[in-house]
Amino acid sequence: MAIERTFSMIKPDATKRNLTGAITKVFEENGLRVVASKRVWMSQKQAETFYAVHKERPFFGELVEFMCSAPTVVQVLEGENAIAKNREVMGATNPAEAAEGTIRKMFAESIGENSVHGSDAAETAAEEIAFWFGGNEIVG
Ligand code: DAT
Ligand code: MG
Repeated sequence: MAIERTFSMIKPDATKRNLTGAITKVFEENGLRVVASKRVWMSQKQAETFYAVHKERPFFGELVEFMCSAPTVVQVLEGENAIAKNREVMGATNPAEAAEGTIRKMFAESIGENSVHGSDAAETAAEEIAFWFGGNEIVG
């Protein structure tokens, strides 16, 4: 297995409920190391650009509005198989379908307000990390 980096966001529903530490602890307990982290209150433009892949979906407006509604914590996580590992630790998009012990099962409020984002592949991980971080902000 290779050491990888992936991009993660702790979403507004979670920052509002003061869950940044609790969620980060789950990453760390699962072998994911936080090598970059900052709190951002994203603009509508940033949210629309970041989620552009979903722009034709019926929930796009709701998604953008939610992501701009409160601060988010953007992070780079590093570890063995970090991209797949993070997706596993996050759980299914819909918390009603998420496995026991996953972040979304424990913390998410709904399919839209689901506490975390994680990159889904190596290519998107690289793009998403570069969207939010300059190289000198990542300290492994
Ligand atoms: P994931 O975040 O698990 O990668 P995704 O990429 O399919 O899921 O969707 C991105 C986000 O969009 C998701 O975290 C929450 C929102 N979303 C997805 N499907 C939705 C739906 N049916 N209704 C409302 N929001 C939805
Ligand atoms: Mg996705």
